[in-house]
Amino acid sequence: MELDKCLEKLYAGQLLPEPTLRALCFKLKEKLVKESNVVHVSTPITVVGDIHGQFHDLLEIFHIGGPVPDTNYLFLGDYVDRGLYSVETITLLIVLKLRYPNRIHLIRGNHESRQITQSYGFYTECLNKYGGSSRVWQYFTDLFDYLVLCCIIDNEIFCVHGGLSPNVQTIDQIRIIDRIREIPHDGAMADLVWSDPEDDVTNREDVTSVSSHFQVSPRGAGYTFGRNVVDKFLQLNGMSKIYRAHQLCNEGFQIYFDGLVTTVWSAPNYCYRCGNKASILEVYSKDEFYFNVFEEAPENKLLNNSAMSNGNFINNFFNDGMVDVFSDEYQAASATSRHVDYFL
Ligand SMILES: [Mn+2]
Repeated sequence: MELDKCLEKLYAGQLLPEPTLRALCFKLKEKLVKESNVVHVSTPITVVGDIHGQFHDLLEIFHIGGPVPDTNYLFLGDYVDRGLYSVETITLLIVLKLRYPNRIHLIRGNHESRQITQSYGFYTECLNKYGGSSRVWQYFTDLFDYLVLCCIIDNEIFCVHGGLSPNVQTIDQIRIIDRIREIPHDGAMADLVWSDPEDDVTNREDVTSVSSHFQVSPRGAGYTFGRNVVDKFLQLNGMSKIYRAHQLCNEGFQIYFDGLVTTVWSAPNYCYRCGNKASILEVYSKDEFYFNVFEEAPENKLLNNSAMSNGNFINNFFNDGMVDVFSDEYQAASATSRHVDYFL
């Protein structure tokens, strides 16, 4: 099927046939295998945070930020899980990447993983939308292994899904990671997609504050890192700041350490119930940028009403990121909840 024909269907909210999806995933793998772990991109570019299957909000992003290929986009990962339209979301992004490879860049998030998608909705959604077979989920998750880990804008802004790692001092160390695999539980690759900055404002009187350094993350994977870690990384690598996603922000974005780290969050009213705003970050240069803040698409409200009246499935699938997903308790609980049939 022609890519433009696929795009037409996808923008209309239709699913593509399984053989087409298989071919698209295969084709994109062939392209991504040639990419470095760290891809260089240039301004102007619009940075997008977590989407989590909120397809109508993705369409809203293209509405307010400009369509591809008129606007260049850098997506920071977490395309799937939690929302009801992960399949439509990731399919559209795959086809856009194939059709306009230099206009859109897709970084891997911690949800672009076999293990995580089996617990947070994407696996079940693939089964429900493709006749009970897990083949489509396998095509997608095999493709996820090829997504790049980081991008650098204009040689000075480091972009990643989660954050820094005690195992990564230089960007060259990221370049030599063998990335084409499932996201491991620990190590540099896991930390890049799982870690979070931690503001040490409350500990300012204590110069040796622990939050200035790497700490074990309450998420059960990755680390939290403070300002000292960021200062060192930026200086050593000649970077001026870090853009990342991965954490819900009520206002759609959050600025840490006087602007050295910025979180961009692009899923408004997360899980159709958090009431938060979302943003996309339009970057013109290191010092010129604009947070384009938006609220949920009207379709989500309709969805919310009908979904809530049908068994309150959202509560089953809403789980804040601060939970140890690798714990035995979590694995046992998710093994039962993943069979909940939440499509109506
Ligand atoms: Mn994430």
